[in-house]
Amino acid sequence: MAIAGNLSNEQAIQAYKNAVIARTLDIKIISAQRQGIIGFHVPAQGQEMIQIAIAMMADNDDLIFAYYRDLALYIQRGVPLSLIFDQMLGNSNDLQKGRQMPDHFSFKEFNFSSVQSPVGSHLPLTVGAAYARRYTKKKGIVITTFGDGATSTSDFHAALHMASVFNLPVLFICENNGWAISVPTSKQTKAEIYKKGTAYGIPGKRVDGNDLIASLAGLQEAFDYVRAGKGPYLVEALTYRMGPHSTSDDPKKYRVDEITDGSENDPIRRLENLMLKMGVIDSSFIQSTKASAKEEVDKMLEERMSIPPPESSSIFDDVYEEPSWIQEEERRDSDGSD
Ligand SMILES: Cc1ncc(C[n+]2csc(CCOP(=O)(O)OP(=O)(O)O)c2C)c(N)n1
Ligand SMILES: [Mg+2]
Repeated sequence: MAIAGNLSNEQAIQAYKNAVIARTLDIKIISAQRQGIIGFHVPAQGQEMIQIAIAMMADNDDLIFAYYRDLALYIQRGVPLSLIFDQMLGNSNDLQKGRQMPDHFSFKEFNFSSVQSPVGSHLPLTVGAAYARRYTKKKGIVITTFGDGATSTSDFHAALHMASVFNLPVLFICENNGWAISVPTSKQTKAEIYKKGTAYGIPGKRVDGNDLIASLAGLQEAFDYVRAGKGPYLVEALTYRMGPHSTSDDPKKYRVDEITDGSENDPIRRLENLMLKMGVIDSSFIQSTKASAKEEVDKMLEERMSIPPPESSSIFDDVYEEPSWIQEEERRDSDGSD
């Protein structure tokens, strides 16, 4: 049975479960941040559907340069909750050895490059990676996500220009959540974002990023185009940032939330309502999915909190392939030995 197009009931159910896990995880991280357990968080609430659609469309060979607000993308692509928590906590199991800010993930095994903090700075890197892929004849395209604010940076324009000139396999996906911290999209750009590629010869498309089916349908054309070797493509997914920009922000100072957790226009609720209407799920399924997501997330944080922080001497690892004598000396000094 299919929900719509090529989307089977099983795929829709899996997508729904992952969206619920992402939302539950997000809420848990905010609460942990308020308790001083995690230092910082950039919530992804409200943007889950487009992120899940991207992960569903991407192949394992595709390299993804995600941005800092893509929790559901990681989950749908199979990154375990344990690794996500390890990074958020910066414990000794963290792949980055506790050196990065929370949310600045780097999951090489899942073909994710590392998240950059300066807005838009990963976009030229994405283009470079696509160039390298073609040069080394590696399989897969390169996909990148970014916010509406990022489309007003010079890096965005440099990246689009170079990707187009070299006809590179890059799929640019803007998650237009309506805000760049406290600045609404209408105030920070005069152009329609999906048209910003026109000057560079890049086709663009706008999709409803809060609707899984519409996101998948819109992305299909973009993926087909890039995979066919026709060059880059720009997708603008209209979505909404539910809640604050980050745990350091208070949106009550500048706006009233238009979509709230569990309201009728919440993207998760929209998928839920569609599946209920089609008889794919029932209310007890919804209850049990939410309860088991909460249990899983709660248990996982508890477990990962018991992992000790990295050894302080690990700060000297990975700096050079062969440590220099200065580093060796510093390592000895830091140990208190000589
Ligand atoms: C180059 C740069 N300028 C400013 C900032 C501060 N900053 C962090 S996120 C952000 C807003 C970005 O908005 P958008 O691209 O729409 O992404 P969103 O956070 O809404 O998902 C700003 C201005 C930064 N990190 N980097
Ligand atoms: Mg934004």
